[in-house]
Amino acid sequence: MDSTVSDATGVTPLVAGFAEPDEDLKAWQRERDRAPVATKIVVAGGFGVGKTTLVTTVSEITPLQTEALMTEASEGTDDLSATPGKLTTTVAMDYGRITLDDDLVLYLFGTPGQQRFWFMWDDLVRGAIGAVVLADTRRLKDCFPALDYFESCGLPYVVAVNHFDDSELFEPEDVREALTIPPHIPVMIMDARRRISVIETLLALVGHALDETPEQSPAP
Ligand SMILES: Nc1nc2c(ncn2[C@@H]2O[C@H](COP(=O)(O)OP(=O)(O)OP(=O)(O)O)[C@@H](O)[C@H]2O)c(=O)[nH]1
Ligand SMILES: [Mg+2]
Repeated sequence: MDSTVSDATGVTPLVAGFAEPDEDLKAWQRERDRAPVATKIVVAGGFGVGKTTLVTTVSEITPLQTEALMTEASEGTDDLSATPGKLTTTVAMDYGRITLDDDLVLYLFGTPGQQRFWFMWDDLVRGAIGAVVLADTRRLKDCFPALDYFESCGLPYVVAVNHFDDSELFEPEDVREALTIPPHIPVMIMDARRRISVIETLLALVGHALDETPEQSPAP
């Protein structure tokens, strides 16, 4: 794999909204008396499952990407059999933003999939309200490390099967059983290339995270 990250595409400043033309501004950016609810969401899963695709599909700003070209050096380490067209891999993170319902702002952080970059997860999940664990039914075991990670740190998560056209279509309950996902955790079948499908997944996560978060009683 190439060691440089400098060939990232579409890099924008991390300050959301900084470089956006006026007509792209959201209501919460134009009106100073609006305080948006800002949340951080992590998109995790195995190598090549579609994390960067998901963030890119829904981001309303040019997503920050840290893609590096894959070379022969990663042969034998990275299994490209399910995604033969894949030329790059994420070496740090993906970052995007989507505004839902006018003032619920989700900041999306995609993790790198390759095992050698997992040390970054602890930093990436800090402050997140929850995570989407992407799975590919042809390589279900690849999502186990992400499931274990979020189970052990207690971060709410949903399981989203990114359905690839050439793979068999399973029911969510079959996937739940195969992965032994507890009944209260949403499992959905989606397509990381379809905006509406990604939004449904994100809404399921926000709802689940709200259910899992103990209500705070107002200060006396
Ligand atoms: N057919 C199909 N292809 C997809 C889908 N999602 C992603 N792809 C393709 O699968 C490949 C992997 O996508 P990425 O989004 O780079 O995967 P990733 O999880 O970010 O990969 P890493 O960061 O390297 O772990 C790319 O070639 C995508 O075009 C999908 O839903 N259906
Ligand atoms: Mg990626």
